[in-house]
Amino acid sequence: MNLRSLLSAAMTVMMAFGVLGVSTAFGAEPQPWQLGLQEPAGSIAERATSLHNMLLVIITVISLFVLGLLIYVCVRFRASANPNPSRTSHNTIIEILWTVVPVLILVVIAVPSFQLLYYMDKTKDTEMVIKVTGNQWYWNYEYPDEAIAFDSYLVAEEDLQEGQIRLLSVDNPMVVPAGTRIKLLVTGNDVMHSFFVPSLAVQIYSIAGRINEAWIDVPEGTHTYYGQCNQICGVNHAYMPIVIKALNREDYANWLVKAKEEFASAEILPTSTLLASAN
Ligand SMILES: [Cu+2]
Repeated sequence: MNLRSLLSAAMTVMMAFGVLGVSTAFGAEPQPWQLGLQEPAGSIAERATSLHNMLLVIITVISLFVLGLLIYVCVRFRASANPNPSRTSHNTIIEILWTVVPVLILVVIAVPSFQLLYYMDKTKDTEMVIKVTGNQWYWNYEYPDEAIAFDSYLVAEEDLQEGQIRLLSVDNPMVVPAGTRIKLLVTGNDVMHSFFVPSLAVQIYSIAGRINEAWIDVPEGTHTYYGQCNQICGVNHAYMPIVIKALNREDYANWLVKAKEEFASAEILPTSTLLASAN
């Protein structure tokens, strides 16, 4: 076995493990050697993933077609096989085809793409509201209807406990009831941040002086979803992860009782005031 075939065998094994890693973990976090997207959680992520899969097929077919054409002209019209090149500079049929066919492909892509865009924009059909504020360099979560608010900081490497993930675990995760559609009102306190949780397919800018709306539908089941700030926001940009912990209704109610004791805040604006200032 020569070096090249050894390397390609090693790559194949690593890719297989990467794919396995993705499929065995539900939603949650990135996996070592992961290829592709994280397992989708919720209807938005499922739609985004199927759009991505459809685009992947289209783009692969186009790339292979163009590659085939290139190889064909390189071989068929090489100098030794074709010593007297043609002087043709126009061909109406081909020119119409290479204009119309890409337009049709774009139209085919636009239909599901706009459907998803408008679906993601339907923030009004939600059951609860959480206000998310990006800070240098941590997140603050506010539950306006419960009058609680708390900061969420990265757990330092030396303080990690069993089951916690380096650079992704936080002290106080955003806790949500599973099987709920949640409106997120995202804003910032200083520089631009971005609230990004790949498995829930939510990514929205957090900008001081503005409130951006997004929604997530957290599926049933107790799961933890991990994300990160993905707007380069300063020296500790890499150290402000996002953790969304979904609990069943009963556990969520219990958490709420404890959270109200710990995180009660008198300064919280009611949802109606927040929504009135949302963009
Ligand atoms: Cu940030």
